[in-house]
Amino acid sequence: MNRRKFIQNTALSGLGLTVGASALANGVALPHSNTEFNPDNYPLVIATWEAERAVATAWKTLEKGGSALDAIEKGCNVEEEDPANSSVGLGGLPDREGIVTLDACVMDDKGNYGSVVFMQNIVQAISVARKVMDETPHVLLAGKGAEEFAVSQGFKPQNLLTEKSKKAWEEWKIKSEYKPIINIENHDTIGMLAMDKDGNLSGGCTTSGLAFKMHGRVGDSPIIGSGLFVDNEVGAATATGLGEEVLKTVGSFLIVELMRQGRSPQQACEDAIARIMDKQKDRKDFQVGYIAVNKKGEIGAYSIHEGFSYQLYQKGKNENIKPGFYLK
Ligand code: SD4
Repeated sequence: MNRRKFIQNTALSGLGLTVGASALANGVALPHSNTEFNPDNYPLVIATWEAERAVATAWKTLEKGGSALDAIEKGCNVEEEDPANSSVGLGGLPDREGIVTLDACVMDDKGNYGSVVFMQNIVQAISVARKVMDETPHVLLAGKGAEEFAVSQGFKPQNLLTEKSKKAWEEWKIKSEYKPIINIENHDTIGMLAMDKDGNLSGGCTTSGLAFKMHGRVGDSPIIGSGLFVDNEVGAATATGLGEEVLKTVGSFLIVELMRQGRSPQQACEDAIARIMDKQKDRKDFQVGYIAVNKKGEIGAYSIHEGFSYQLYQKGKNENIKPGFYLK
């Protein structure tokens, strides 16, 4: 190492700064431990909760040699189109005015990102987010603009409120204190991470957000770094649970940066949950769960409460795994 590079590295570490491999203009890279490939571990796909059909669908694309991004989109569409999933797409529980509003994003191996927030009447929010990424000079479209863009791209508008979700909303109105539900049961948002046969990573996250939220509320799921972050040099992470707490700690970005510094995906998820709980010492009434994967194809997951699980498809195995949790 020449003297200039040595001084630069020493100065950075003296400041406690860690910089990614591509962040330094002159090509000096601080080492991080997660760049080794391990082809035995991929392709793979993981997703929050019990998304068995979604990961099996994503796997079909990966198995045929398809891209991680295509796998993510197809897998997430399964949950969006399923009226039985009350946290995503069609049949998602509405806000407190009885209106279903969707948030979704995708991020690919080149660091591209696309997102829709507070979008109504279009089932495949993840596909619209991908179109934002691929077809516009922007990264995030909201509300009416997102819906109009979707229609211009050929998506068909339809009512997302099913009879079942309408009934749930009507029952909630009668017995609730008219505030959004932030308890630990409100789940099934799908955050999905995939690694293709070449070891390239992509991710997606799609949700109808918290049931009975305030009209206009947007959570973590469609926000880069919070509900999802992918850095193809290091790894990827995604979140589920109370979005406000994930947003305040920029959880998915935090996990990827911790992996960049050498933490395993498991340690990084545990640290990100601890970061939330350090600031919320007196609260036990909400859930957050993270899943993460690094470049070696190693997986981690952790949540605040028991009950969180993730679905894994790797080497033909499709299984649901219950990770550890913070509040014992
Ligand atoms: C949100 N994180 O809108 C989402 C909700 C969620 O399973 O994950 N539900 O805050």
